[in-house]
Amino acid sequence: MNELREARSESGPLFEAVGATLRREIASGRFAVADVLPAERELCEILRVSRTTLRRAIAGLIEEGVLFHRHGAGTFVRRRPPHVEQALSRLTSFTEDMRSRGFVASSREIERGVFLPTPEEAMMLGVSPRDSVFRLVRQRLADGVPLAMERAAVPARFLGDPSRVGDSLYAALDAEGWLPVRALQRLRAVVLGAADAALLGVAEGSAALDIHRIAYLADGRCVEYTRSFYRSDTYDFVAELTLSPGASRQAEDAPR
Ligand code: 16G
Repeated sequence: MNELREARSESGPLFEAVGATLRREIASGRFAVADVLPAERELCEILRVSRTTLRRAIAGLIEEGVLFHRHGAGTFVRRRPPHVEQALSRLTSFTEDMRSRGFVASSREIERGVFLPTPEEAMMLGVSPRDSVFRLVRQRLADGVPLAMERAAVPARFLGDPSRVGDSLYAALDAEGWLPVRALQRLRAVVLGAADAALLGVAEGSAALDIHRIAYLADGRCVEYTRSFYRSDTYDFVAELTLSPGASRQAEDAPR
């Protein structure tokens, strides 16, 4: 952290030099792991400045939108989320989607295991309440920024050894020969409560897309039911609309 001390030699008010140093360090990814700034006391020691100077520098960065304060949790770096456009007509996985856009996909697992299905999972997957399902709840990130929360359920018989499911659920299904070929997806707008908002790194009350996906094998069996919340500030779902054949005939037949 020696570079931080060098800031003190910059000209102008000290708090501005401290702010410039913090801005530079953030841009270089220094606090990227947790996106949280070190405690005030620690930063004062590193920079050898008073609390008042540090607080003025931080207040400036909050005003610029570089940092934000979360009550009781600390001061965080506001990362610009990657913006993603996803075609609604293509059945792709999160990992593929991100890779094709040049982002590094990663996940934070919240729950994983083989369980009896919830009533909702049993209904959606069309399995008996006594059949086991593999459940995987993950925060999905692109370049380290959380974009979505996904809660996936797959009938356990489609995954030989669930512990072998790695970063990509679809890659694991593909390896077993059970990659879905078709899916139905429902999207609706929701307002996030405190817990989901915190997991997505957005403010409580932010808008999100609540997505249900049911995916099928070629023989019509249901292989996946996933409920996700996607951040609405990072995702655009794009649908292609074509004129139906019947409609085009009507247009040709219409009197001119
Ligand atoms: C996408 C799918 C989700 C699927 C996941 C698999 C949407 C809305 N959802 O996120 O249903 O489970 O991809 O991704 O597109 P993975 O193979 O990277 O685990």
